[in-house]
Parts: sequence; C-alpha cells; structure tokens
Amino acid sequence: MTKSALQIARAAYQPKLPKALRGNVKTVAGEPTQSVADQEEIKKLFPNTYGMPLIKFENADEAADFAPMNVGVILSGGQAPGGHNVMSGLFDGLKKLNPANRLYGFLMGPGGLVDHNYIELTADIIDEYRNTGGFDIIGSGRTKLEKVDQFEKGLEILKELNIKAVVIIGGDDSNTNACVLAEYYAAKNYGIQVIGCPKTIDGDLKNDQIETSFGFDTACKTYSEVIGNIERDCNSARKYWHFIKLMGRSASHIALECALQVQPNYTIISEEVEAKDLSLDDIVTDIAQTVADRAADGNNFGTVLIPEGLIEFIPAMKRLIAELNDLLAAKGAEFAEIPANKQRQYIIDNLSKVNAEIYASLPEGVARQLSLERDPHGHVQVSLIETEKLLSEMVGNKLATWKKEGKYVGKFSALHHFFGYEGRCAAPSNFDADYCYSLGFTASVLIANGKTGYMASVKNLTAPAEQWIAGGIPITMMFNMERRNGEMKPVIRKALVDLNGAPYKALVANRAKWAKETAFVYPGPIQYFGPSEVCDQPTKTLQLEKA
Ligand code: FBP
Repeated sequence: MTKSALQIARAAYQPKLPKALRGNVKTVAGEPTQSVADQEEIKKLFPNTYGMPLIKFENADEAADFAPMNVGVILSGGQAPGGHNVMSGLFDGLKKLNPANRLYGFLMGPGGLVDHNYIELTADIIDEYRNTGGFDIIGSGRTKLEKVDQFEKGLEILKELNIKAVVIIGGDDSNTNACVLAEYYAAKNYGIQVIGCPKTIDGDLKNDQIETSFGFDTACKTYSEVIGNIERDCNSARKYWHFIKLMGRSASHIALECALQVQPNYTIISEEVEAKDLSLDDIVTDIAQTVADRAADGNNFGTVLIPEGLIEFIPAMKRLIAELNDLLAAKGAEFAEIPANKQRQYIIDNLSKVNAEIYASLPEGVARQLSLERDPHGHVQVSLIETEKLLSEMVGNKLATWKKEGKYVGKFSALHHFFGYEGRCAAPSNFDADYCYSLGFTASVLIANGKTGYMASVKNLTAPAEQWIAGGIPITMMFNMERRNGEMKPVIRKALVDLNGAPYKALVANRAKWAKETAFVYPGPIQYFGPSEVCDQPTKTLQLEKA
C-alpha cells in the first residue's frame, strides 16, 4: 500500500494516555445510578444492567493477574475520525493485560457478528492503521442489532471464537443496542460482556458523563478549514452567497462549532428554530434580511451555515415527518409497490388533512426526499435532503419580491455546498488520536474487570491528556423512552444544542456583528506537529462548556 509522507510520519505518533491508565490500574465504583427519565419502565426492561455504579480508574500499586481472553470489536454506523485509534488502544490495552489476549474484528458493522464474518486483528494489521482516519480496518455498517435471533446467531460465533466480550463502537442508537445485547446475554447467563464506545461526528452523544463523542473534533476542524477557505474566496471575489449545509443528522452541534470557528454571516441552529416555533418562511425572511442589509453596505456576498437536520426541527415539518414515519412503518411494503409517479398522491391521501396540505405544498424534490426509505433506525435520511438549495431558492424569490417593492437593491448569486463525508474519515487530530486511543484502552480495562452494559468514558478533556479521567458509565443511565418506528423504545437520550449553554450563547452574543461585518476567521488545516496552541486545542464547544 503506497502511503503519503504524512501517513508515514503520523504512524509513529504515540497517543497520550491518562495517568491512571499508564501503570497498574484499579477500578473504583461510585454510587448506584438512575436513568435520566422513565426510571421504573427502564429498570423493568433492564433488570440485570440497571442501576450499576459509575466506574473510575485509578493507579494501583500492584499489577493484577488476568487470565488470557479473546475480545471482539464492531464499528457501527457512520465513520468518525479516530475509530482506528480506539482499536489500537483496545489492542494495546489487551496485550498489556496479558500478551496472550486476542482481538477479533467483525466485518462491516453489526452484520458481521450476525453473519459470522470476522478477522483476527494482529499486531501487523493494527500497526498499519494507527492514527489514520476511516473505519476501513474492518469496515462499518448500520445493521440494527435488536432481535433475539440476531443475538443468538452472534452467540454462536462468540462461543466458537471463545470471545469473552464485545466492544461496540457507535453512536446513540448503536450504544442503545449494545446495552440491549448486554442485558440479553446477562439475562441468559451466557457469560459474554458488551461494552460501548461513544462515536459520532454529530457530537450528540454527550451528557454529564460523556463530554464529547469522538470524531466531532476532527470533523469540525476539517469543515472549518474548508469553510474558512470559502470565506476567503468569498471575501476576495465579493459576488457570491455560499449556502453551506453541514452534517449532523439531528443536532446542530457541528454547525454551531463551525460557526464559532469561522464567524460566518448567518448560522441556523435547528434547536432554536424549534424553540421559537419558526416556520420555513420565518427563516427565509431572516436570511433575506441579512442579505439585504449587507447589500445596502455594498456587500453582495456572504456565508450561511445550515445544519443538516433542520427540516425535522421546523415544528410543522416535524409533525409531518412524524406522521410520515408512522405511515411508512405501517404501510412501507404497500407504498413500495406504488408506481413512482403515484407515490406523492398516495402519501397525500393517507396523511391527516393538515399534514397532507404541508406535504402537497413542498417542492417535488423535497417531498420525494422525505418519503425515501428510512435508515435501519427508522430515521429520515436527512443528508439526502437538499435544504441548502431549498433555502437559497426561497431567499432568492423573496429578494426578487423585495426588489420590485424597492426594499432591496443588491445582486444575489448563490452557490451550494454540503460538507459531511469530507470530514468523517479525516486523519484524527491530536485530540481525537489521544481521546480514541484512551477510550479503546479504557474498554480493555472494563472488560478485564468483568463489566458489561458500560460505555467507556474519558473525562476532563480540556486538561492535558495525562489529567484525563478514565472509567465506565452504565449505559442505562443515559436512557429514556422515545417513539421509534411507531413504538415506544428505551434509547439513549440524544444531546441537542442547549439553548442555555455557553457555545450557543457565544453565537448569539456575536451573530449580529458577524452578519453585518465581514468578520471571517480562517482556521487553516489541522496541524499535527508544531506549537501546542496550534495542534492540541479541543473544540470551542468543549472549551466553552467546560469554562
Ligand atoms: P452516526 O450517527 O452513525 O455517527 O452517523 C452520523 C452521520 O454522519 C450523520 O451526520 C449523517 O446524517 C449520516 O451519518 C449519514 O449516513 P450514511 O453514512 O449512512 O450516509
């Protein structure tokens, strides 16, 4: 395999570990825990994994003896920078516990466990992938692990390979499933532990215990580099408005973090749209006003950041999508049989009057995108909805009306971008390289200590890595009941942008100035070598949240 010069240099990077993981480790258990909501219901559903204590690692005087063990690992869902370092941390942690330990990787996501597709991850393989982006070491997939026959199929291969524990590296849904699997294996006394790891560029798997999901740091820095480049181009040519959609299936953390890094002219935060009950027209009017105000100053250019999940946060659209989800869950097979040119009418005929009217009013493309097949977790595939084009078209129409009315005098020429896949496999920043390696290492210690139904956690992340605090969080602690695919299910509560939180407040405090002035900031590319203030800064979100 030909490698770039950076890849070769970067392979030699030794990620930093928290102090407690460097020598001999002991576990310290805290108080029993409760789920964040719906405690009685969740306790009933998870009798074996509910209420377990928080676990913290500390240095121990003596090394404990651990019998050799085999461990399996799965990468689940969307790629996030640092996944390979979770694997290398897990591998090194296991080898430190006992050099006879072995690690197996299930291929292409949870489906690999069910279908018995795996490889043994040897030192040679792991070494090839240290500090690299991507999930290609074993591939990823979105198969939802939720059915008893899948758990039983998985058990066959786990028994055959004599695997004691499985590590599932995934987002909120995958960690929810990890806990369901942990509970099932515990209830059946199968002797197999399941440990989760908080992954997702979306940054929405976080709470009092999990400060950030891995990959968010690198992905946001990668997008911010490119948005900064666009801003510089924009400020040089002074003739385009750039409508930039940013990934983040649901929450607007990525858009918010990028805004704090690049200071664009306009940023939509979906959570604010929902809280203020804004309509699509309200949003369009506000953007058009920003364009008109800048035009009045002679600035016919600018940047607008749009979170990918916006459409589901516009209250009227949200109600429509909820009904559409239930409809497609109930009548998906029948719908699939309907010829493409009749599908729109079929949906209109099967929706309630108010939602049918909204659906009928949507442009053909957006309506079609909303009715496309759901992902395996029952979500609309929002990354396929071209909100950046929808908004710029509507802003253009509004400005044209205002022009006729003499309220607007500028020129409006829009360009569109969608940044998502560009950042998901970037080589991990120093932060993500260290954080992920520490998470993997943490998982090995949780396994050695017999834990199941826990998520690996590393905290105190704005301090230098050696002061990070590693341990485990019972996954049930993060659960609440939510409606999924038409049914109430226990799931990890997704962390949306907190409208009382410091990152959002920092945006609000500055956005009027950024709208009017051209206050762009150009972060440049992620740096791996050089001064610490250039290479090792965590995200602005984390810094503001922890300040
Ligand atoms: P995860 O939640 O699995 O980490 O994936 C997040 C994400 O990158 C979203 O930002 C995006 O909406 C989605 O994946 C895209 O899915 P796919 O990879 O299937 O195209």
